[in-house]
Amino acid sequence: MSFETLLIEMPAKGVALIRLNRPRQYNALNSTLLTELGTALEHFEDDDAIGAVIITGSEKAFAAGADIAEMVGLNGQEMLEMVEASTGWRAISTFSKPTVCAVSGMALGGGFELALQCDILLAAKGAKFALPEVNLGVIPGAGGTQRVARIVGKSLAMEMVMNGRTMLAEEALQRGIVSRVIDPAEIEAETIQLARELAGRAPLAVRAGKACVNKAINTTLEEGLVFERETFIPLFDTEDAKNMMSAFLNKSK
Ligand code: CO8
Repeated sequence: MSFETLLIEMPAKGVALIRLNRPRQYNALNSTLLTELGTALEHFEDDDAIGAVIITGSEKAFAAGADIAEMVGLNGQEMLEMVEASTGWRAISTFSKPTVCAVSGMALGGGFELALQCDILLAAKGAKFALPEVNLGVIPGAGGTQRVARIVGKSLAMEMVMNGRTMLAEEALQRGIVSRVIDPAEIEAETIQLARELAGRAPLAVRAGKACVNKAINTTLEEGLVFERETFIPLFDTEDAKNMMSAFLNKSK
């Protein structure tokens, strides 16, 4: 696969790495990039050899948000049409395999919103997260207001959405936005190692776990517990469960 705005790498068995690649625009997300991201994710969804996907940018920027040059002058209807044609947003929200996002430098606006749609976020020391859309007279439109409020709570979410407040990597760790802050020199290797571990695990169990955690964020405890039970039971009919439990008891791999 070759793209204009993405670089695709296969850094380990079962792992695909998607690198946002518009260096002159700090990886601003234009419609070409978002459509190519959709194509890449649809491909990896269908590729049985791929068990985990990494999304990352450059050392300087994960992504500086939606491409302002593309949005300037659009009316609401035109913006809606552009969003609906950008298959990347839909593809990341429905992707069933684990995604790990490694953020170095800036993750702003739509760039932060893309990172928030990945399953596990890792930040390099010095990474910056913000939703600065208010400075352009708009608000986040790819889930930022909803996801940030659910993770960090009302007061800080309000500061970020209404006042464009920046959060540094260490604070993002404290607040649960990211699960690790890593030395910039190590982040790539550590991300690949994590994705390699995920890709090596029982794929149906990994996907079931992902679906359940996502459900937890979006529903009541009562409904979530029903969903978990419905997702848990069928795993006992998988070969992985039978083989892996027997292997544990036999002390074999
Ligand atoms: N869009 C387009 N171009 C950009 C963007 C962007 N978001 N960010 C940076 N660039 C371009 C600049 O125009 C500049 O281009 P050129 O060299 O041709 O003049 C180049 O990148 C370098 O930028 P700067 O000269 O400004 O570099 P600095 O180091 O001084 O600053 C910053 C870097 C801090 C990243 C600064 O460029 C900046 O503030 N960028 C805008 C950040 C922003 O406001 N992001 C939010 C965008 S709106 C959004 O994301 C809405 C999402 C809605 C998604 C809805 C989908 C469903």
